Amino acid sequence: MLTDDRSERARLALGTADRVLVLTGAGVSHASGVPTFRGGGGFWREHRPETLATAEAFERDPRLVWEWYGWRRELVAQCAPNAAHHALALATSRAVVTLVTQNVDGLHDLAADAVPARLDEAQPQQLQAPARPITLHGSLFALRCTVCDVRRADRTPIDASSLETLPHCRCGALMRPDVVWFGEALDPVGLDAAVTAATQADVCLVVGTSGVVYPAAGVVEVASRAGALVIEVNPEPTALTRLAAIHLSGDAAEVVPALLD
Ligand code: BV8
Ligand code: ZN
Repeated sequence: MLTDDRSERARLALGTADRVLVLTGAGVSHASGVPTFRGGGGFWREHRPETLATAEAFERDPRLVWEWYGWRRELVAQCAPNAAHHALALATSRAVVTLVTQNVDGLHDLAADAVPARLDEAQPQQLQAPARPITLHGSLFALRCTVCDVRRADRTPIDASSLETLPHCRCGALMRPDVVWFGEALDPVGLDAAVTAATQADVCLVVGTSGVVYPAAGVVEVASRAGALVIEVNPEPTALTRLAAIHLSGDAAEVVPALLD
């Protein structure tokens, strides 16, 4: 459970910071019903990332890879942002908070879309539109052509029963999930923006990530080296706990709103 002085120190640091960098991982969506990757019952329990989240796997068996993504899209489409997503979206509309996520579930975007409706009239003057989260690994609900540069948002069910029924581009080529697979480079624009925010942050809040995937986890190392106070919210210790001045053990959906309200 949270000890008061640690959560008080974290609240104070977040409340007085000029610039905050937030990095989230699958754990922030756990309370929304989205399985994590490496935890119990996680997405990758029965599959190994190398067998599915790689361009080679897609090349070898696009039907299998689309079957997995189709199942994930269907599951995630039933999930709603939780209190942590909403508290973070509100924070990005109130202060200089840069939200960077490794997640491809789109729940931070849904929470950003909901900010205006969630606030009573008394506060509009303090708000700017919530900054869109930097999504380092793309989105489950976007497709991109394997040949030309067509990309599109898409939430339709995937029919992986045959190669022909898989999503195709108007150019005739197969479409793939618009996510970053292992061995693929991240979009340099998003990564640069995240690293720049990390070099300028007074506080770096790390929520719900095991900290094993790079270069995303490296953003926390950049912030720490630049002198940011690192606060980690996770029920378990992680590969990033070594950098955390304050580790708050608990569910993001409970701890994060208490830190930011
Ligand atoms: C790159 C999108 C270079 C897809 C993802 C060998 C070959 C090639 C590359 C490598 C290699 N070895 C290492 C690498 C680098 C590799 C990497 O980091 N591998 C790791 C596994 C060692 N990285 C890459 O390949 C990256 N690209 O390096 O390219 C390059 C450069 C130039 C040109 C060409 C190439 C690409 C990495 C991106 C991979 N794509 N996702 C998809 O999702 O389908 S990564 C995937 O893992 C997800 O995005 C996920 O977000 C991310 C990280 O996982 P977490 O979010 O941390 O989730 P996890 O389950 O691990 O942890 C959940 C945490 O939540 C736990 O700590 C748990 O305790 C906590 N939790 C649980 N409940 C709660 C909670 N916390 C709070 N509240 C709760 N209630
Ligand atoms: Zn095309």
